[in-house]
Amino acid sequence: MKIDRKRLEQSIEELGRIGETPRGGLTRLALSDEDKRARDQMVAWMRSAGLRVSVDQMGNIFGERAGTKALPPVMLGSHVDSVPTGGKYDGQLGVLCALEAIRSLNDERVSTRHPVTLAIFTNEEGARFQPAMIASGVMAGTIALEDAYNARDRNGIRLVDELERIGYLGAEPCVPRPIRAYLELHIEQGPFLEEEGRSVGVVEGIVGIAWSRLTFTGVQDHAGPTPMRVRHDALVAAADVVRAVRAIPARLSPEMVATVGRLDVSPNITNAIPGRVSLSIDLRDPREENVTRALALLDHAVTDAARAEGVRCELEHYWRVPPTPFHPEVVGADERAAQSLGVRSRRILSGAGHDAQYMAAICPAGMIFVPSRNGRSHCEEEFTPMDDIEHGANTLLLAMLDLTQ
Ligand code: HGY
Ligand code: MN
Ligand code: MN
Repeated sequence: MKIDRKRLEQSIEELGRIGETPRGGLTRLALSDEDKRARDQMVAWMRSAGLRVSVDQMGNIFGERAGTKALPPVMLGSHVDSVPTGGKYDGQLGVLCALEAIRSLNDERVSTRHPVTLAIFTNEEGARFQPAMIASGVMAGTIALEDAYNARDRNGIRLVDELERIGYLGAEPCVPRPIRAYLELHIEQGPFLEEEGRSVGVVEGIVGIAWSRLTFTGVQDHAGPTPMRVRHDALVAAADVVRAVRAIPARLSPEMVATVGRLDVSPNITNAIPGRVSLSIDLRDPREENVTRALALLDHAVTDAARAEGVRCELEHYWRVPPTPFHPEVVGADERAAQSLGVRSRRILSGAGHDAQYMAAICPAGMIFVPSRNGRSHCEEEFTPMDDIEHGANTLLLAMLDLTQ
C-alpha cells in the first residue's frame, strides 16, 4: 500500500496558504485567526475522511478512525501552529502525512485492529505562549491546566481566552489516556539527512531543553547629559550575557547549543539609556547533566554582568524537559518500514523539541524525520522535496500498520 502523492502535495499547498507570508513562508501563531482557519480546514478534511472528531480542554483536536477491536489507538500527531515568518513544513507536514496515511487506509478499505487517531496539538512552538509543547505537556500531566490557561502572550492575552475566542475550548479532559503508540512525522530541521542523501530519519530520541527568562533593571536616563561614570545601562549588562551564553557550549559539550532569541529593550529609543531589558535563553544538550551545568554557568554570567553594571537582575528557569529516548518498539517499527520500502534511512537524534517528547511519558512514542533543504527551519526558506515527503509518508503509513496490527 502507498500514499497518494498528488493528494498529499495538494493538501500541503492548500493548508500552506493559510497564513502564508509574501516570501512564501508561514506565520500562523497559536490560536490566531490563521490558526483557527487551519484548524477548521483540518477538521473538515478529518470529517470527510470519516473520522470522529473531538476537541479537549487545551484545544487539542483528535480524529479517530475505528479499529476492529476496542483497543487503545495508534496516534499520529503533530501541530499546525508556526513561528513568525516560519516555514510550511514544521508541524504541518506531520499532520498532513498522518491524514494522508488515513486517507490511504480508506482508499484500500483496510481495517486495523487498533483504532488510528490523528492528533493536532495546540501551541507546540511556544512562539506566542510559553513554554513550547504546552498542550502535550498538559496531556502528559507535566504542566498544570491552570498554568497553561493563564499563559499570556506579549499583549497580555491569556491562552484560555484565545481558545474560547476561536471556538476550540473543548470539554474533553486533557489528561493521559490509553494510547498503543504515538508516532510523529516531522522535518529534521538540521543538515544531516540531506548531507548523506537519506530520505528518512529514524529518530531515537530528543535532547534535553531548558528555557529561562532574564530581566535586567538599570536606571533609565537621558542619553545626552548623563555622564558615563554614573550610568547603569540594562542593555550593556544584557550584551555581556548574550556573549556569555554564546560561549557556554564550547566550555561544556560539542553537542550543546545555546541561544538568545528574544531581546526586549525599554524604552527602546535612540536618546534614552535603557532602564529595563528582558531576554530569553534556550539551552539544549543530549545529556541532562550538561544542561544542569550550563544553567549554573548562566547563573554566574548573569550575576557578574549585573554587578559590573550596577543593575538588578531577575533570572527564572521556567521550563525544563529532560533528554527523551523513544521506545525501541516504535523505533523498530519505523526502521522496518523504511527498510521494507528500500528507502535510504539512518538513526538520528532530534535537536528540536516535539510533542512526541511529552507523549513519550505516557505511551510508547517515536518519530520519523524527512530532510530539510540546507538544514534550514523556523525560517521562510524551510523546504523539503516531495520525493522525500513521499518516502516519509509511506514510512509513516507502514510503521502505523505495523503498530496497529
Ligand atoms: O523549540 C523547539 O524545538 C520546537 O520548534 N518547538
Ligand atoms: Mn515542530
Ligand atoms: Mn518548530
